[in-house]
Amino acid sequence: MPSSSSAQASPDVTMRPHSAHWGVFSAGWRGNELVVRPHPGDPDPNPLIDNFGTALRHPARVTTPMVRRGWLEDGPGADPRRGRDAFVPMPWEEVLDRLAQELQRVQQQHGCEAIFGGSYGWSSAGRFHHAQSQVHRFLNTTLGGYVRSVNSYSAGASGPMLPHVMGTMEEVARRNVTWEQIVEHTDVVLAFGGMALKNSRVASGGISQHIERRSMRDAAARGCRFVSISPLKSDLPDEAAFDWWPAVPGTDTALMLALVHQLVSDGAHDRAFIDRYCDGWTAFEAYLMGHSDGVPKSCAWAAPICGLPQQQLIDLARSLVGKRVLVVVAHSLQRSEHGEQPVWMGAVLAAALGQIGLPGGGYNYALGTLAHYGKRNNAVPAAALPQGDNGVKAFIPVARISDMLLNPGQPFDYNGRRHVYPHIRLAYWAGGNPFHHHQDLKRLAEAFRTLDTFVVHEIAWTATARHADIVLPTTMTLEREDIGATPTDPLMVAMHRIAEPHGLARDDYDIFCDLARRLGGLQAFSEGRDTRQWLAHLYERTRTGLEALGMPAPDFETFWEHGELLLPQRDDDGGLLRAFRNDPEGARLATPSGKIQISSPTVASFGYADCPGHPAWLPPKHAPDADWPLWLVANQPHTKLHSQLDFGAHSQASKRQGREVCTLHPAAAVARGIRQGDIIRLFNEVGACLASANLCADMREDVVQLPTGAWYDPVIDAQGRPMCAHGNPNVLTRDIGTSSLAQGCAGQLCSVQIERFDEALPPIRAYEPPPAN
Ligand SMILES: Nc1nc2c(c(=O)[nH]1)N[C@H]1C(S)=C(S)[C@@H](COP(=O)(O)OP(=O)(O)OC[C@H]3O[C@@H](n4cnc5c(=O)[nH]c(N)nc54)[C@H](O)[C@@H]3O)O[C@H]1N2
Ligand SMILES: Nc1nc2c(c(=O)[nH]1)N[C@H]1C(S)=C(S)[C@@H](COP(=O)(O)OP(=O)(O)OC[C@H]3O[C@@H](n4cnc5c(=O)[nH]c(N)nc54)[C@H](O)[C@@H]3O)O[C@H]1N2
Ligand SMILES: [Mo]
Repeated sequence: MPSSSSAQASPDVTMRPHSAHWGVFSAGWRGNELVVRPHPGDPDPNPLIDNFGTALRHPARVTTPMVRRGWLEDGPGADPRRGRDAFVPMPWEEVLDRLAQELQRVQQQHGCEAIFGGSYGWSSAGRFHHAQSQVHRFLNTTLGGYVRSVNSYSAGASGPMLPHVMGTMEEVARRNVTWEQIVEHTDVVLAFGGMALKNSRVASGGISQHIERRSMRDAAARGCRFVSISPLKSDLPDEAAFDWWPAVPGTDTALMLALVHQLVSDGAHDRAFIDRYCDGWTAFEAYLMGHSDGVPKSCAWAAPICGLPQQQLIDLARSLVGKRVLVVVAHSLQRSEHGEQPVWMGAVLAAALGQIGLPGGGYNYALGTLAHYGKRNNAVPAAALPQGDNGVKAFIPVARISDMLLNPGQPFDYNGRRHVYPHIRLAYWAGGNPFHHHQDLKRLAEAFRTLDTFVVHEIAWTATARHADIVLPTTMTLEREDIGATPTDPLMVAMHRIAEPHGLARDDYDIFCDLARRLGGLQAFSEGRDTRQWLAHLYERTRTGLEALGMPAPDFETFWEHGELLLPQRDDDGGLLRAFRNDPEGARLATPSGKIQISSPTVASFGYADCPGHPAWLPPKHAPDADWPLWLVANQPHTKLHSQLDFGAHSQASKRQGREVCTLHPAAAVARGIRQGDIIRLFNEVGACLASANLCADMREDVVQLPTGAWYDPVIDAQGRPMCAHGNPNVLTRDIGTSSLAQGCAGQLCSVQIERFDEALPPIRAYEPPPAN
């Protein structure tokens, strides 16, 4: 098996450019060894590139098309064997014939409304082979459409919420305060959920320079004070020299309310800003001060909710007055029950401080959670595969997948309207891993068992592939040519092929071409282009953009040979909110009042008890109790992107006894007879999993942390109970929407109990291909 090394490549190794969501790099072969080297311009390269070498030819790769035995023998239909069945290898021609027939059957008998093509997932960085775009384009151009999903697991609550308050997620997160401004101007960064470097290492489409560590160091050196409100100290790097506020998870809205209450009580809130730039303050203030419900949201009120001393909250509020304060709310806060509230309340806190729209001040939702944010935007468009027109109107909020499959024809609420779940017969997934991203995996498996047919394109035998009926092996990024690009990174990368396809794997594009031909839609899908021609065609948008700016615009061949192209960036510092501050009439916000909605008559008119007309403290229904006394933080992993290349060397090196590592406070461990390195069982009424215990004093005592990303490995324990032997926290998380407004994913937090696991350790089977015969 090839191994990898990111050490300096020797001159005899031919290095070729490539890109991943976790960084731009070059790669080449020294004999059988894959050599991977980060881009020389990257000041803080991402170790995730070390997952590549051992992954390329790993036994977990899918090598040949496979069809589930039960589907082959009994035909399409609901089947409890899904996920436990054997697979039968099948030649490409035959499997594509059968799949084309099945797509046609479903379309003719049930219509495109019976096909779910949401296919949520990050897939790979190349913009042409972006699997989700490929599957959408295929279903649109050859069948006429599919049931889609809206929003993301990243920003399920904030995506629909922010436009009610100030602007789109893209405007408020991506085109707002830059790291440059923070280094120069910011006095205080109030980071709810921290700004972990493990997270900003990643950007979909690629990232050429990891500048976050350096920016925090430089800002702190100038005197900027970083405050991290988070259950884990590790959510900010030492370079930020930060104050750590370990608030109880899920209580940020109460904390922010208390800060604003203190400002108002002191008469220190910025009335001039509120009058000029905001709408709906009065209704909110009545709630804040307790006039409307008899409960003043004071620091005394919030202290026991947040688990922080009252005086510290008062002091924090007072320390912000007159300062250039930047309020940051991490994606994680809204990935939980009532996740809309901290997103809205963060904007209200920033408004009360009057700093919105000033350089380095105000509100930048999600800054620091991904490398996309805090950057300038490119002045020319980047490659993106057009997806065609979808003839189907039906959709779901992305995290309602199990609800949809289990409740066809049933109503659901979303953003002020009532919709109906369609009856799905066939689901098509390429480039995502629902058995990574979704909650309550036992329920998800049941949901997929209702389908007639489940089709998955995968590079490896993920649990999603195991639950499919038809599994088509696709190339991984290193095995094909592409263009790496994202609107917030100036480097566009010619991603050269580094390795030959593994086994019989084919590009998603080539698979869809062959299916489209069988369905009579090849021309519409491919427009007669092969991959190289598509890359040249997509590159043209960028080239003409450069030309229009009067800049050097190399032709495709020159770009390809050179391997990269530095794009110009726009000088629109501060984005929408800066423009609004400078000219509130001329640059009105796209809200009903044209101003920041401190309260929203529109949201109030929806009548949702779980998302009222102004930000409010709504206690979670699923907080820790006597049975499940600990908060579980199920956050992003630091050794991989989601579940991708979990079998790679860097990810594997972090496992203990093959299990994912769960971090807990020594006090919680001692109380349960747990020592460093013990295998523990985490459990609640949803499910159970194993993990290896890692003791750490820099966290709350009532919190345990188990990152997402370990591949689901279901087993039955000695008592006959199901569990995941490997440590996938989504066997424990609840499959509930954030609220009726956004219906976002609430997977970040849940409540659990833990105990030492003394039974014989079940082996890890997650990376072994399923039985084939
Ligand atoms: N409990 C809990 N759950 C969470 C979260 C959380 O905080 N807590 N976070 C959520 C968030 S923010 C997100 S974004 C999601 C992420 O969820 P996903 O985006 O679904 O996770 P990935 O592991 O990136 O899945 C991508 C899949 O695409 C495959 N792939 C890669 N390249 C290709 C290709 O070229 N072709 C094909 N066909 N396949 C390819 C990979 O092998 C992988 O299986 O998880 C969510 N789930
Ligand atoms: N290495 C790596 N980086 C990634 C990803 C990855 O998989 N791997 N995924 C990327 C993606 S798709 C996304 S969307 C972003 C996600 O960005 P986030 O969702 O912000 O990332 P998380 O790591 O899930 O959470 C950040 C921290 O928030 C804290 N936290 C959890 N709940 C609460 C709470 O209620 N209150 C407060 N104050 N803090 C809380 C936790 O301690 C956690 O470590 O990360 C991106 N970056
Ligand atoms: Mo995400």
